[in-house]
Amino acid sequence: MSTRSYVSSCNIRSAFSAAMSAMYRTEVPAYGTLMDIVATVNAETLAADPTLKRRLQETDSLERVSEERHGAIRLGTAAELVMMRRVFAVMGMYPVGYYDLSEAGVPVHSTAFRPVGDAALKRNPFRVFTSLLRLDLIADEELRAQAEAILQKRQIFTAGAIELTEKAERQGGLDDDDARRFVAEALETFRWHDQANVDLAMYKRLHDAHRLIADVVSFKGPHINHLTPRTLDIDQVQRLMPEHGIAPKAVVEGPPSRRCAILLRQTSFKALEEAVSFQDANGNWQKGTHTARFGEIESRGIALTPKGRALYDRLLTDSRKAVRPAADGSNAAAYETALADAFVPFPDDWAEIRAQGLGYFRYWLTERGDGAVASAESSVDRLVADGLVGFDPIVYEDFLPVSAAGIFQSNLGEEAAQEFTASPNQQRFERDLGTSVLNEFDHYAGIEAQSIADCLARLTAAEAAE
Ligand code: OOG
Ligand code: NI
Repeated sequence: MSTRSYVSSCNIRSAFSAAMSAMYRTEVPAYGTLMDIVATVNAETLAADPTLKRRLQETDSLERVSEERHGAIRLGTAAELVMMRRVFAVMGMYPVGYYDLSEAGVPVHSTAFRPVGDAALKRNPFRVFTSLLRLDLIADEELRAQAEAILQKRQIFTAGAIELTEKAERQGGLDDDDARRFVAEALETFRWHDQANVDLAMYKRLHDAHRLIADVVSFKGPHINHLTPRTLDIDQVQRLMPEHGIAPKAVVEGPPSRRCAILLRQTSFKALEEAVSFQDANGNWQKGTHTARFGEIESRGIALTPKGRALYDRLLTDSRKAVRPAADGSNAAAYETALADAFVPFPDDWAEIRAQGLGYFRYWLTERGDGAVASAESSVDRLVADGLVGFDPIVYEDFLPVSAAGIFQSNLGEEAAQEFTASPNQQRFERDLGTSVLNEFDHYAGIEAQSIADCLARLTAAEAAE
């Protein structure tokens, strides 16, 4: 009898991300164009920077450099969120971080389902930014009740996806055949539906309450609303988009362009107006349009400590006090200058970022440290000063609420800007999710601490062996 072997969750995630990419390219041709620009710019950047190319080769990530890093969906109910969590768990994706977007005028709160830990991230870092609609922020009580009733009736998962998720949970994994079926079934949840779930009048009412409410409530499923490959030169792709007939959002979100990249920079092309139809009470279909789907690119830098993040948040706020980026791009250049000026106080040197405790680093034994001896009490600063250990920035794997709000807003249009009272409610979100989210700072601190412990273990093992 042969022992059953299960496909690793990393492989299922990779297959899923590839299937999603293929589906989205067919559904949204402009996304295919964006992918082509990204591939070209990445190839040019690598040709001009052999050191970067070597580093990517060494870390085994060269081949996958232009692949998708994340996507996003918006869910309607707690039950959908719970099932989504179980589906993502089969792919080795777990909820990390809590993002409150009510503050930015978007009635959702969110988490990111992502692989956790070095090995899984390296294998395939694909994540899904997942938002839950907050009907509690809608003032019109009647509309709220109607929206709830509509959402209660839909089933966004196929019977096959549910059955295979339960099977994976029961037996601790899926074999080859099941994994293939699981990917195909799970993909269905993310597909676009051009026939709405509601009639045109209801769509309009939902849309008037907030465009995002219409996007979540009016359809059979939470269509993937964007995918995001990694680019090695985000400013260049932003410049090139118009030449290829794609309208980029006004500015790149996040920190300015720097030598030492921090956190996350991202930009997108604006969501497209797509044909959809609505069925009236007599069963006749009426033509209409809906605007939701777009394409995005990202480029990541070092994960910041709470101290570094507080500095980042303060400088970003300063820059936006100086110039608030307009949606039409009319002050984009002024915003870029204000952003660069505001960030002058943030050191642009790895050693300085480390010395000031602003970022998380992974430590490793240098050639000199290899076989050297140190006391178990040695501080990491001492080991660095003695040249026994070196350090590399740990990449930020999460999202930024201000940036996410900017991405949402660029697709909602100015008329949708709306005031909600900021009301973060992580407890409520976690209750709906059925578990708590992982704190991203704790996670990075843990990776850093482990790397220091590994260095010390080797330095003191050498002592013990003497
Ligand atoms: C998600 C926007 C957030 C990001 O990259 O910050 C996001 C959405 O529009 O649903 O994906
Ligand atoms: Ni995104």
